Amino acid sequence: MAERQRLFAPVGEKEITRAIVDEFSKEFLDYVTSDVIVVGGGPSGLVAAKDIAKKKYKVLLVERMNYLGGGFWIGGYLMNKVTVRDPGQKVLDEIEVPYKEVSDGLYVADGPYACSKLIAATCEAGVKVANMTMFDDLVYRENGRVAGVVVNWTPISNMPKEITCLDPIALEAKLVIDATGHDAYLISRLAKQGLYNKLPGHGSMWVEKSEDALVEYTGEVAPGLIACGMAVNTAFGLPRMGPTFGGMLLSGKKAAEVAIRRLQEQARA
Ligand code: 48F
Repeated sequence: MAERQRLFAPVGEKEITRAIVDEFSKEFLDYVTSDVIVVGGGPSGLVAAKDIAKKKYKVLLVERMNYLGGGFWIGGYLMNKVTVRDPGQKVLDEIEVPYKEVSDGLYVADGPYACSKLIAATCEAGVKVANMTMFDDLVYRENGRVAGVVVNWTPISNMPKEITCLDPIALEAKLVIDATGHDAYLISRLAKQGLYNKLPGHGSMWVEKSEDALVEYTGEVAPGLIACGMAVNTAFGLPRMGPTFGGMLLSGKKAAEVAIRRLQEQARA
């Protein structure tokens, strides 16, 4: 075969492997301790992580799947239009997602467009992501204060214990946010240890009650642990809201405000 001019730089396998290992290790080592760890990369967790990072805090987002976005790609019943009720569209404005007003106070956007813009805005704010990483447990300090999370690779967590028997590792943070959705994994862990009242689980659908209540109840559920998104509905027995996302977006914003206030208080103490 005749030698042709190369299009790509003359870089081989070993350089590519070194680049991946080197950059991953450096970042992972740096994020062994953060200001805030957000567990769950759905709409509420993404907004919370983005807003906290925009204030120059160090934020790690832990997500068990390979991809971020949670339920925000699809509106409902496998149809990829997402709705928000006023004032949820203000968050769409902020991340420059186009939408249509379909009736007074109800807006529709394309799920893939809205979700990918939110992910991009979160990364641009400086949030680092540990994907394929599964929450396993909490790290505690004196008086039951939450001071980090214990995690493992998602594939390992899903293998039978008799095969793996592989210990997880711990990541420390000044604050942790439970944005794991319907299952509220972090708060459930507290409840199992008797450090939180039994979880009532979320109630049935009632849009007009649930979104207001979700934003109102978003906040610190235990020292060092903030809840946002559907985890709040599960923790407080609030009704669900189904395929509309304004509550999730504004819950993420409120969680960020609470976190920033706590970080400022900690810095003053
Ligand atoms: O479920 P999810 O989108 O939570 P959300 O931000 O939003 C809820 C809405 O999507 C929808 C709704 C709309 O009205 O009710 O359900 O509250 O995203 C939760 C994310 O957390 C990840 C999960 O993969 C998803 O991306 N997650 C859940 N458990 C774990 C986890 C875990 N143990 N470790 C790491 N990530």
